[in-house]
Amino acid sequence: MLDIQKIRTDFPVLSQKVNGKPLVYFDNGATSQKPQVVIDAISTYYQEINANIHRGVHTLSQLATDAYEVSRAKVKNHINAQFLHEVLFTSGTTFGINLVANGFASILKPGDEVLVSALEHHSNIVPWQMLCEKTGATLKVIPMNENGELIMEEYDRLLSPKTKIVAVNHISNALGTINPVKYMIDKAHEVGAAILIDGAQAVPHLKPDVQELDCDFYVFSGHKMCGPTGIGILYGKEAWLNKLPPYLGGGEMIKEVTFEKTTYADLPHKFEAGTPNIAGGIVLGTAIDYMNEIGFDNIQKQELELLNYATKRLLEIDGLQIFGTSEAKTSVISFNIDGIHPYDIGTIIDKLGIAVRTGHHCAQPIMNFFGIPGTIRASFSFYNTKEEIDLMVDAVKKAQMMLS
Ligand code: 7TS
Repeated sequence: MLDIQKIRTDFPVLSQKVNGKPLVYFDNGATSQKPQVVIDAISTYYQEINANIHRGVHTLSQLATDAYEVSRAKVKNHINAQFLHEVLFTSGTTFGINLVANGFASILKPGDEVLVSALEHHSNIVPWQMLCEKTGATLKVIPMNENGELIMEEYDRLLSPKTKIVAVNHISNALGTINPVKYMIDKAHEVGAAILIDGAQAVPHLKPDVQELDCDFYVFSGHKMCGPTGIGILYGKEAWLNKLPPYLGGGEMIKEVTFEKTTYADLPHKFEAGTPNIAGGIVLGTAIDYMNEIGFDNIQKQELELLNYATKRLLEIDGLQIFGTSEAKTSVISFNIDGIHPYDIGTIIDKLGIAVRTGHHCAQPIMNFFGIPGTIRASFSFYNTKEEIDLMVDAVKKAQMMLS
């Protein structure tokens, strides 16, 4: 079993008081907190080897380049990509999805179809809508049921030779549903469609194996898995990355430039124009090392216990309804209380030191499905405790009394 109290000392922010109360941080779905090793690695980079990468012959530039490429290799091993050049650094999930959607503009024709799911974050909806507007392709939506699960019979029915790409999240940010992505990937391939998996909410909880999944693209952000903001990964199969055009033009993504014609660099540089977030790239490797030291089996065990305990405790509250009741679920609980706006609960419990997210969670179609303006979302990480859940339950009860 993990020694949670010891792990908590790795995270300086967790020992803070907020509004005079000990911080209870349950907004891990938005971004995770950072362990001291990650915070230190950012300083060390700037103190010791700060230089631009892939361009200088001087020692610092080489050290920075080496550290950046070592980190790429860590990511490759972590997600089990076949080739190093299939791992692209991006600024985050949103950027990765936009890069792929933009690339498909050169492939799609009017009459083609793009499939997204009813469970998507806006960043896995809007880029595909923009793509469809540009190309005349049609956006289709895989529906969900009342438990917040995608309906696989409907997915099977929607897939056809017209489907060119499917975009679905591995885990829903608003409800916590774990989607049957392996099934969905295999089915997409049966009709010749590509498939992108939005792993933003999965990577804090599990270690994706992109070769076993056989997905064409897998995107995620570093900041939800103990890493810094402004860094993320787009994994793409070599054949697809060779087929897609570059997203940004500029320095470092070229082989040769003349005013008549430019030829592009090989992967991964073709998609990495400009000076990247060098510190972020290096420190993402530190964050991945940290999480692997804790161990994803341990993380899952701890988070499942928190999920079960919080579900049981919250359901003690009269008039409380949980949205997202799939059997396959990660440590996210979205809930509302009869007759009370989620924002009001969030504001009161913040005064008691409890950080949750309230609102539509950038997933308005999910809120529309349930006919609600939003929810209160508590999202737990391995460093959270049952005692913190008790504090939240007490705070929610207090807010309910004040508001009804
Ligand atoms: N996809 C999913 C499933 C997400 O949960 C998020 C962020 C994104 C994409 C976008 O990631 P970004 O790093 O590019 O911004 N989700 C949330 C959330 O649930 N609360 O705040 C951000």
